[in-house]
Amino acid sequence: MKVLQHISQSPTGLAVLVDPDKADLSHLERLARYAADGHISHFLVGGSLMFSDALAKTVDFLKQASDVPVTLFPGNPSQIYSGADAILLLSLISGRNADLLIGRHVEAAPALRSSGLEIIPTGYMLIDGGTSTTVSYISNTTPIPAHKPEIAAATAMAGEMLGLRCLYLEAGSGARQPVPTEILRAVSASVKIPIIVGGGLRDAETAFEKCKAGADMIVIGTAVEQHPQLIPEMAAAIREGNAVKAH
Ligand code: 1GP
Repeated sequence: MKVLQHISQSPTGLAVLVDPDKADLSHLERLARYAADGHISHFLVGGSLMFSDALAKTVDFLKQASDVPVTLFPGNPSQIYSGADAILLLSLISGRNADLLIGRHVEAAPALRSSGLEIIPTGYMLIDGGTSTTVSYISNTTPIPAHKPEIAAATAMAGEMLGLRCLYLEAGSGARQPVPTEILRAVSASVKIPIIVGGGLRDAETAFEKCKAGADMIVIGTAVEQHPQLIPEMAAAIREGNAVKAH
């Protein structure tokens, strides 16, 4: 099954974001075991900044050691590797930086076309997470204010109308506050395309809440680098959220 189809047709899943610069072999092995036990439904691989050439090695390891899809979450156009299953082609629709709306895409298009990767056109929306984040700094854009669900909803609608196939609501890696539930509810009520939520998620209760509020995929990165045992806890909370939604 294609990755986008998997995200949109399956119950809410848990995606683990792997930064190749930070993941050593023992961490990757542990992640593969959690995936084999059914706690992880996707891997996202990438980072805003990448200082090493570990992208291909990380993707290859995860592909070999687990059955779950591996999707690139690129911080820049150099992060294209055909060994993955798919790539999020991110348009930063919460910002007004033309380069991140179309410029980088033009540069990357020939390599993307020849990569054979499944391309997932994704509306990337930064939501204020209470602290300045790498992605906000690097992208030179202002996030959508956390108390403005109507702006988030209108942005999401515009993205869907422009033909984007998926949305990523991002509070930023290590954000103090995750994407507010009110924002997620407003976006979920406004669009039909799947919604990925990430940034600052670090406990099972919050994962449960975001699942119920309309997230189709919940992403954890930083918290898992420090406390991998959170994976089964958050996966269980998401399963519970799915059960509540099914009734
Ligand atoms: C960042 O949404 C991801 O792009 C994950 O964020 O590292 O805070 O889990 P965290």
